[in-house]
Amino acid sequence: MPLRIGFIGTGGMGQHHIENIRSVIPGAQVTAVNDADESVARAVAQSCGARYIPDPYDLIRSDEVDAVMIASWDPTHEGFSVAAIEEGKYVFCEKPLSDTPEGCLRIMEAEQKAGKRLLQVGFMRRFDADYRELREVIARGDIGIPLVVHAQHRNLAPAGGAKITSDMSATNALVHEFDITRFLIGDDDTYISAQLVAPRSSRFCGDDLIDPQLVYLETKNGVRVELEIFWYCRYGYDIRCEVVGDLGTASLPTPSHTVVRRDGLHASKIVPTWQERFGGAYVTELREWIASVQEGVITGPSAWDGYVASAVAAACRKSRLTGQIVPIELIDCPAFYKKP
Ligand code: ISE
Repeated sequence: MPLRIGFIGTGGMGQHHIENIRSVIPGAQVTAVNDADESVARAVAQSCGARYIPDPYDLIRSDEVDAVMIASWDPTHEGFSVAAIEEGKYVFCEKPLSDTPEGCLRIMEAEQKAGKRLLQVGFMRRFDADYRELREVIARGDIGIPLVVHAQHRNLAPAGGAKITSDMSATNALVHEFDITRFLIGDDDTYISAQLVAPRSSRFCGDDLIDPQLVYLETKNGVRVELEIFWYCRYGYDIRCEVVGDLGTASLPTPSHTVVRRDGLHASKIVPTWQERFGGAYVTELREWIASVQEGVITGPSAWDGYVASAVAAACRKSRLTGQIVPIELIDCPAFYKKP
């Protein structure tokens, strides 16, 4: 029997997941959809043969829904996740799990009360083949002990012309770096401080956004992490990462494309969107999630991982407002979330 998925949020990301479920992921079907924009939700429902349910909480309670996927507006993630968990349903929530660490803690509380892991966060980079290989290289000890991580996260421009605030650089985009860095250097190594530094802003980002931003993190084990987020880089979607160890360095490869030499240039394409760059990761992420729901054992990124990322984002905000290096004080990881 296929897993029946109810979908909340049928914008760009939601549609991408729904299309993957429809076309390349066996074992699941979208049975119900909801979105704040009724006309978009109705059109998506019709295209995938699902029912449009006007109230998201009715969708969560529906008998036609075994598991809930959330890809709605970031500030709504907490409420929908808690409601799905309280209904005893498996839930896949896009990042960020919540805009605030307090919101993540409330989700963790609900999940612990439910007695077993029900939630997975959409940190899809953990399913990307290049990041997985980079992690293996580090875990094997090929570059020795990790000392420094350098990473850049550049968007051509915000997707669909979305309005971006300076806080979203950390809460919406850099959360990926906060999470994937732990995946690379060891999930047990959490962060102890954050500093956000704003250089002069691009002429193209508007007056309300500081862009780019630089973030410096320090981990419990003394690793230094140096990050750049740039929403309006204007040349492509460019994600880079290099880990420096005491024996050598390891870098994420640049996706390869045909090289053209012409008119004194040596050029190849840079992908424009994250859907293209991480297309394979989104498919693997859903395949593995659906298999784990069917087995009843969720192993993907947890609410704890979502909490760590949100706590770092909150410290970045404070650092931006105060100009200080901000200590990050996390709660102790509950045994419930410790990885075996
Ligand atoms: C977007 O929401 C994503 O999740 C993308 O992976 C990220 O690169 C982009 O910056 C975010 O806005």
